[in-house]
Amino acid sequence: MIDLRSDTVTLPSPAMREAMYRAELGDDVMGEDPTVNRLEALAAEMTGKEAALLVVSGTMGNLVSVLSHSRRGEEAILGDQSHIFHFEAGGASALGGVVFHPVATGRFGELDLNGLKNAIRPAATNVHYAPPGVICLESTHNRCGGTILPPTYLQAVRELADAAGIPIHLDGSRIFNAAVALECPVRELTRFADSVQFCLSKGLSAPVGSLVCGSRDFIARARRTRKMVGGGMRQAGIIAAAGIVALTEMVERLAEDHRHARILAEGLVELPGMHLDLDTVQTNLVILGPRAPHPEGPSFAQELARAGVKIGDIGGGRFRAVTHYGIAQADIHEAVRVMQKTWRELRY
Ligand code: TLP
Repeated sequence: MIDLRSDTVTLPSPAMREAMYRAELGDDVMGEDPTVNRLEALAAEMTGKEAALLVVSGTMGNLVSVLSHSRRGEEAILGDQSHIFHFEAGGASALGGVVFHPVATGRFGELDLNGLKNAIRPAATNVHYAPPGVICLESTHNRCGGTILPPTYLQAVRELADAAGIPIHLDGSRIFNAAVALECPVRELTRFADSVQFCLSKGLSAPVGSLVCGSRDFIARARRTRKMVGGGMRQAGIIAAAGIVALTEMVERLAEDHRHARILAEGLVELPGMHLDLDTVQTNLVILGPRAPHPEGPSFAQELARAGVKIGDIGGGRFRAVTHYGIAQADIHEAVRVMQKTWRELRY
């Protein structure tokens, strides 16, 4: 089976298992796990922030960040296609009373600057408004197909946020994919945000964990919020050990996943009736689907799974294939072959 549903299916590398076995441990809620402390210092250094905090998941990282930036009744201004808005069970609203204010998302995951400007409504100007608490960006962008927010765009949002005095949180679950694709240090992308959350458990292949990075003050608040949502872990060095390997050994290889995504996309784009926007294939995600809605019948993903290739069904007649550690170039060629055959059989 060639599993392209997500890069979250990646299994830890042998070096990670070895590091987990040997990890020096302590009680992290007491700040005494040396391996967690090492990972947090490394993450802070790489993202150019003062401090970092290990959390269980990307969802928890975003939740803790939004709650640490904003107060109950304030707005999180975010993309209408963002992961925080769509796929995180409304956590910041449900648990923290933060109001989601969605803004239209462009083709590459960018929020229209005018839309963003209009969404920032200082409470002082009108009694009807919930005041802005935080702006959330996402790069690479999941629903847009792994697209990158370029530094020029991040800079423009930074200027807007500074003018309004609002912090920026970056959902950088796959920010290392962006950095590798742009061939720049990750800190060149994270420097525009007050906080960033990135995942160890996606393309970087660690089994569990995300890091929230930001100023010392912000991370102190985030640490308390993490405790509040039940995310304080004890001998978390077991997880952190794999995370250190992820950051030191697994970043550069993301370029291979990007090459594979390109091969996959180019092998499918010319199929009859195929809608696949090659310009959005910038990292390791490929979103595709039929140009015209398909009549009743089995979906492409269901048929493919029967033929030995798993991809994700992301709704609205669209599918997602994700390349990752553990998928070799030969698997990609095989996946293209099977996908072409299945597509033709389904007569899209
Ligand atoms: N995305 C997952 C699933 O939710 C669909 C995936 O397979 O892509 N931000 C972004 C941009 C994400 O893509 C994800 C996970 C998260 C946050 C949440 O991370 P986790 O799953 O660790 O809570």
